[in-house]
Amino acid sequence: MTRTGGEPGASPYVLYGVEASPYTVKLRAALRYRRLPYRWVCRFVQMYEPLAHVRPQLMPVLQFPDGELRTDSTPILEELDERHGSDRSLLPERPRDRFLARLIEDMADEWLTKCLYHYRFGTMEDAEFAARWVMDDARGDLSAADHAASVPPFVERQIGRKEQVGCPPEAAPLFEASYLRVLDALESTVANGRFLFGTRPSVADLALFGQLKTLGTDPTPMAVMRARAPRTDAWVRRADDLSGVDGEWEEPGPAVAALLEMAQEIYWPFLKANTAGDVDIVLAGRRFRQPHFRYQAKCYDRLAKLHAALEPEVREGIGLE
Ligand SMILES: N[C@@H](CCC(=O)N[C@@H](CS)C(=O)NCC(=O)O)C(=O)O
Repeated sequence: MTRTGGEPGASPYVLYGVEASPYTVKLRAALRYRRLPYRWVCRFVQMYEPLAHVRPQLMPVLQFPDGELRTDSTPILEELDERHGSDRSLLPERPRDRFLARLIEDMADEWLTKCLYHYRFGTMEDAEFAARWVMDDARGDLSAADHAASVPPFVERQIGRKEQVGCPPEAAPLFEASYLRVLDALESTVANGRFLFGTRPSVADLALFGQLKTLGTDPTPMAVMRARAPRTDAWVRRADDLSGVDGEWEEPGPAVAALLEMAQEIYWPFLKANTAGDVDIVLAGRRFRQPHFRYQAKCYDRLAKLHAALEPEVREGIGLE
């Protein structure tokens, strides 16, 4: 059993997923930072018989100490905050910062993930690397020959899902520009013990970490990260286990300002467009189209309610319309 602290003998959480799943490592980093005891079960949830009944069929699945099985990292992180108090909370205290952390978390989960998918299934070298990685984590029962044989169908399945997951090939320049924008924003601020909102991590840091861990491992985006943002590259590796960090919330620096600007220009207009149906919009000067996503309409709804609940002067200062 993996323990990174917590009450001795306390019932552990059980986390199911694979290393190559950004939401899985986001949640594992939260359990570690919060010093909650957990077991890590490395399995591709959709191919793991004991979890066949769990809906929706997504990674990660977290089993709570009372046995309940839950999916969706964002509400799970909020739930951990409610259950385990504010000591090692991932939500900044000031209402403005708390909203911005949730906004950036969502942008990482729903937009940066498109950049990941674009790179991951953009070249055969990247796609085969990812498929080998995922299939190696997926099951323990594959011989070398069966493992090799599982790679081409996985590549084919994932390339075939590009449109369906909102990652159309013609949007490649928009995704690549978005990735560079995130790297440049982080490179201005992060270091050992330095995060977006001070010397402790937030939900935004962990969501960015989840996506960037994969982007920093897959061949093409890894080379981009190492050349352009070496401090971010090291920060991403450290963020996997922040159990030893004891920091403070501080005035956010230039990274938050740059990521908010990106949300104003790209993420918020995209989310709003999706509420009305299929998306066909110009973002940062580039046309972007995808089918309507119900889940992303829920994301907008949640954030819009949090935004509306802010004091008027705080809300106006954020600059979302
Ligand atoms: N909003 C969910 C997203 C989870 C998600 O999309 N997981 C991916 C893997 S990273 C998945 O299971 N995709 C379905 C598949 O690969 O079949 C969360 O934050 O947990």
